[in-house]
Amino acid sequence: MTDLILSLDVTDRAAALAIAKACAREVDAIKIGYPLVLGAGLGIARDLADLGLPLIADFKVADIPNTNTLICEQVFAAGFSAVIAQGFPGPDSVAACVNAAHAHEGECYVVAEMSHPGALTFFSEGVPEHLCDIVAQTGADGIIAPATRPERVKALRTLIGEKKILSPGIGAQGGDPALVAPLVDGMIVGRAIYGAADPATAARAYAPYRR
Ligand code: NUP
Repeated sequence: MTDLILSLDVTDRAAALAIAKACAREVDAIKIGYPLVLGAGLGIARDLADLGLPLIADFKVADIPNTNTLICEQVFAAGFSAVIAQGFPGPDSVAACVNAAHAHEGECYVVAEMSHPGALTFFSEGVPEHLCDIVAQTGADGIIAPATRPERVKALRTLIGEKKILSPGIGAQGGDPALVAPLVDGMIVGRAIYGAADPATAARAYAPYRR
């Protein structure tokens, strides 16, 4: 099963709700992060969760364990079903996010390798592999891996086995869904859907890649 996850990075509440409603039948989950939450307030999470789709908090949580716990408690109280954390603060920081997620029957994903070109400055030379070890150690539910580098997604799959891979970078960043969908559990697509003249039609174009 490859889910289509709408990355809703608009900053206006009314626009976000209109796009989410229009696309609700075409996508399997919605991911929001700082752009929309800072633009529209955290209450947008409850409005979106009411659509009945899983809602992923892309806050790339990256602090000391206690602060990560406090952040994740707010995330799950707000209605999210999953949170994305950075792994570089270390296993105790990741474990704080995982524990908070699991206490709320939610999920925690760890960024293993980012999708943009500059990511390779730090997400290289064994670092993504080390982050996958932290995922295994902490019981996190999966990783974020780059649709812009399908060969890296394949390599990271061998390390994380059955855990889930959610993959951003399709569309606007150049990733090809035909190459990436067979490798991952979730395709994350933002601008190619919400930036289209007709977001629902744009989302429907990914239907052949949803399994
Ligand atoms: O490595 C990452 N790359 C990435 O693009 C990790 C992410 N979380 N993202 C997010 O995915 C990014 O912040 C944006 O919300 C979404 C991709 O959007 P787009 O490039 O499809 O518009």
